[in-house]
Amino acid sequence: KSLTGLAALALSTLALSGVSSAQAQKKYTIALVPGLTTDAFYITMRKGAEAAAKAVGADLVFQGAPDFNPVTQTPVLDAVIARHPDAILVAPTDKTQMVQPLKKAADAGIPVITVDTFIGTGTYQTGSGNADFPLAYIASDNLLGGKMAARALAKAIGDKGKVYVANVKPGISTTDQREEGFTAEMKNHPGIQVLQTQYNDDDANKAASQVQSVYARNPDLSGVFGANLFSALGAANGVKQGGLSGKVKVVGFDAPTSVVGDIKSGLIDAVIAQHPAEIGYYGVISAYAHLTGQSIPVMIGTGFTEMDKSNIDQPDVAKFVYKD
Ligand code: T6T
Repeated sequence: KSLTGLAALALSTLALSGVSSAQAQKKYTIALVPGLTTDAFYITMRKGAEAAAKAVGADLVFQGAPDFNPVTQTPVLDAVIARHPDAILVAPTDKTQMVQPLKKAADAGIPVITVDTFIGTGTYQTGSGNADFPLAYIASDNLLGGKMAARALAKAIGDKGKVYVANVKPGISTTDQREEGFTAEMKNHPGIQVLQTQYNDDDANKAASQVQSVYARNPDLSGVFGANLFSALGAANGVKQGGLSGKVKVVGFDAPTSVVGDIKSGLIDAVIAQHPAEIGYYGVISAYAHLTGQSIPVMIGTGFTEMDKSNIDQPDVAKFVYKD
């Protein structure tokens, strides 16, 4: 008897709390649109985003293009908007060309947060300009990262010689800022001459052959700064293929698994590893906070770990090598 009574009580309690518990249990869907899918940087970002989604009970949808290009990113974004997720985290592949495609999401009432890269000036929610509508920007401090790379390369080449930046293409906020930081810091190193930037369109093979053509024109070339994963990987391969290891020093951005061997062998002197899992984690947490009525910071800066021969074996450094 008493069991029946308890069951009835439980049932009526459930019925009474039905509305509020349904609200509390709303499962949000948060979409993450990376710069491209086949890049250990974004694969690692996805892992962080998934961890945060699990923590708050949200669903994460990861959908991206096979290359880093606004022309291929736009239709992916359109497809994501059509599914009407509760929020979109996106790494825009161009500062200006992705403004209108992202505006469509905002116009459809979907909160937009940019991760890794920004649109416009990257200063959002100011009420000025046409690209301030994203709620937040969560990323590395790429200007600082470029300066750190310059200091590491200056050290590797004994503060003198010719260097150049291997970069993706102009118009990408991250790699533009890294080059800007690099060039600014090199002004403090008068013995170093920065040659013209070589653009590779995120193609490591192109970055590799550019090392050899720059070297052919400048046999006194001392160093290369690879401003993202494929630029650095390609630059290192170019140095290796040209038999220039030790003569032309490489400092890179990003930390794919191959970086460990390349640092140990001396092919790469140092890399500035980003913390992409942190970007994904705080991206999801920010979206969830916004969706549940909290205010969120308009800008969150995530960390770096500089990796070189002296620390690459330390677990607290090695843990920042990207996941495949
Ligand atoms: O360096 C990252 C990212 O920060 C940049 O925006 C694009 O290139 C990477 O994804 C590395 O390939």
